[in-house]
Amino acid sequence: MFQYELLYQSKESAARLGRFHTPHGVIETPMFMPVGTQATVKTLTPDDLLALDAQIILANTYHLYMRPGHELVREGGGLHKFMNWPRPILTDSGGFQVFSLARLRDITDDGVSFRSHISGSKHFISPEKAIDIENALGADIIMAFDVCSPYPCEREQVESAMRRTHAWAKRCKAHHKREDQALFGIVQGGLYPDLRVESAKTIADLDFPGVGIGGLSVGEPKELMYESIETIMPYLPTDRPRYLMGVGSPDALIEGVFRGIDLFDCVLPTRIARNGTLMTSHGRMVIKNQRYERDFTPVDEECDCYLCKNFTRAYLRHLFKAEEILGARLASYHNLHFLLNLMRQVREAVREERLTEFRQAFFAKYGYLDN
Ligand code: PRF
Ligand code: ZN
Repeated sequence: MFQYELLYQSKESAARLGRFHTPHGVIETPMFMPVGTQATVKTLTPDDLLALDAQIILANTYHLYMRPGHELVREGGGLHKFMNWPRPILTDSGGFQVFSLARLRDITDDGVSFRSHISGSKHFISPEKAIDIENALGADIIMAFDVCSPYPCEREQVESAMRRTHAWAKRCKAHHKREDQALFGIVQGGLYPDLRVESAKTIADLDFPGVGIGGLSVGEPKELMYESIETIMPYLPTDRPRYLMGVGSPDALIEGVFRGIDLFDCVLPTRIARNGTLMTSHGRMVIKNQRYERDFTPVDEECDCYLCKNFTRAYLRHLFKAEEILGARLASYHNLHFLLNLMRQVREAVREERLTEFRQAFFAKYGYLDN
């Protein structure tokens, strides 16, 4: 049911082209997944996302468990029906969100106790509970409950988080019952190469239909993230998708694909859109800048999205200055178009064995520094 078809393995890099089959359709890889934390990609309708040709979106177990509750979503027919999204969905397990958002109480081998970031109420999530919640939500791809260590972090702490992640991955696998959902394991191990390798081997041995790479893009220099990906790649199965979690800057997408990554997700395009930052072929544009006051040209002359075909920089700047919500919507639409289109170009470049050339041309124009 969850077959990954490897269509092409590049000779000039570790990049590859594939198709991942799910009950709600096929995902062409490499692919970027827009984030809909609370069962909505902020400001956009499912029709918008279909027009952008988003092939899969992500939702968060932690947020939906807190509000409206996984049982309510189940009652509403599952996430697809509840949010009216017909294509594949992936839910993150809540591991990462509990550590980054909730007021943490206690982590034990059993699970995590914490207080809600909304109401302050007390909760406990174990690997089994996380799977129960993800089973109720009903996404096509669900993630194991893991422990993501921060950066920087002492080796002992990274190692114990990794051991717990491995023990929990086994428990998640044993508890997961729905055959119409693919459970992906998650590799941890921080920036310690031997721990990363051990984690990659352990997760690969558990034979999940896909592998998440967690614990990266948590504040470390990008070069270290790239090295870490290179370190583990030889230990990951070639016949399963590899998902680099929480990474979505244009430069990191290209560098990730180059190193063999198939899936990415990140709030970055939609989050920066809401504060008026646009991703363009020439790098980031902060639309509120004075220089765009009388600029009656499109945001990106190379972009054929709804924003760029119909509106000017001056108008979009006006919307942001006036705090009109259409600004956030148009900017979100454009940024997702930019990333999804970038990935289309990347796939084509891989297919034609010219990713190295594409990467060079992209950076020459976009700039080498991005955050
Ligand atoms: N684990 C999970 N989700 C994540 C991460 C992780 O390590 C990251 C780290 N970049 C983003 N999202 N479960
Ligand atoms: Zn555009």
